[in-house]
Amino acid sequence: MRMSRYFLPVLKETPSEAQIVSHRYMLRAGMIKQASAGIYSWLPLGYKVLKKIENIVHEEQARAGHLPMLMPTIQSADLWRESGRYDDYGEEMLRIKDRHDRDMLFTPTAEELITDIFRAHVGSYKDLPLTMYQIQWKFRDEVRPRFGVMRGREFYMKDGYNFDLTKEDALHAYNRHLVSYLRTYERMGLQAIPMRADSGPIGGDDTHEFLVLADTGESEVFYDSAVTDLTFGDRDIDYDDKAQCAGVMEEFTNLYARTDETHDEALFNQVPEERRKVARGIEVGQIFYFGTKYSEAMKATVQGPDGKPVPVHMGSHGIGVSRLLGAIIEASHDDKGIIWPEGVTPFHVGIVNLKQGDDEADAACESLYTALTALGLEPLYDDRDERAGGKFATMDLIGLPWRITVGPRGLKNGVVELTSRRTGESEELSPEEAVKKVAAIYGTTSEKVV
Ligand code: 5CA
Repeated sequence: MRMSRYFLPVLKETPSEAQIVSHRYMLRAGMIKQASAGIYSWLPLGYKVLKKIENIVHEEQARAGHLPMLMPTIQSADLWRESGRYDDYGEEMLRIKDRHDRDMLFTPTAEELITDIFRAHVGSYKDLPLTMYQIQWKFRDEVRPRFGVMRGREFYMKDGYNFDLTKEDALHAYNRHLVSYLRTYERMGLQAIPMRADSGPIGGDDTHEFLVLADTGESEVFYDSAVTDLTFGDRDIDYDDKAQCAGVMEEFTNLYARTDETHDEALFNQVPEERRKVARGIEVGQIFYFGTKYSEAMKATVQGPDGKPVPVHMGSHGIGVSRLLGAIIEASHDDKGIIWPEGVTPFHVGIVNLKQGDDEADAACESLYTALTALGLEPLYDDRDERAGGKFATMDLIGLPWRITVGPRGLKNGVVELTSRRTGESEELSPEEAVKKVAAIYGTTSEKVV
């Protein structure tokens, strides 16, 4: 992409309505624009990151064997009356009437609709286990929408649902989701710690939230600092292997880590004092096991091995896809702007031409652009006729992790400059070496799933 052809409405001023850094930078970098309270348009740069995050979620769901599908955002109230949640959900649910005066709603989550699909088509235990998920817009009429995409009213969420014959099988699905979520967040450059939480309107006893530690987080969290030493890394996991998934679950949840909803002072005090931490966190996902809550209410049964109908055991599993943009920025920025982790960056590398219109500099930039593109990388070339300072400020603000700077002086010596956004360190390299280095960085840090 060439900056001269891109739509990047960068703001010079800090918008006064934005209280936290991620919201400020998303507005200033021209990623989003508020349409009304808690509802945003996703401008090209923001949309690109949203899609990158979505793509990682899809790849990791595929790895775990979960099936993608899509359900409508507008649903009939009837199913929600069956489960009893039409009344329970209260004011957070956006209720709509169609022209025939029928009660409709904008879906805040989709346990009812998926259960209805299941009961219509699945009749035997032989068709289990089954896990389907979607990435779809949700609406919750939050009392206090705030912090930009962090607490929106309309937001983009991955919601997955498992159907199993027994509690034991459903708990395997729960563990499998935990494992796949750990991988998902790490690929986005995040440490998201599973913490025992409260299930709220979804229901059930077993639930963990995934929290990214950040001072601006909305949840208060209590944890043993040893949990922050755990990393999932590039483990080879067989998602069908119950013992292996249970082992990961045990490893990542046996140390104390809870949100304020389930915090237990007596248990916490058993953690060595120097490891007891109280902090804040951003909830980027949550997994639930709620057994037969919906299947009993909605008569979603299968014929068991003995021929008798049994209600299926279920859970649901969510990732805050749009919220993740805010969480990643909260975790990775400096006073000049965003610092995207390589896994989610909107463009792999920026090219800054210090002297637009200089034949040699222009030609060198063009050939870098062509070479990077040929390798499957996406460069963003700032080809505008602007001061170098302005170009650097824009690149720093939008946070591409790597920048190649091209100027007549360097070219005389046959070099360009490759700069890391994270460390600020630069090195002079020939253009060919710079391309090779950028390719190597992405070759090893971004995983390609075929
Ligand atoms: N049905 C379950 C699992 S699919 C469910 O709805 N879970 S949830 O309520 O925890 O939502 C899943 C994730 O969506 C949360 O962990 C959070 O990251 C994100 N989320 C929830 N509410 C909002 C909101 N108002 N704005 C942005 N993201 C949100």
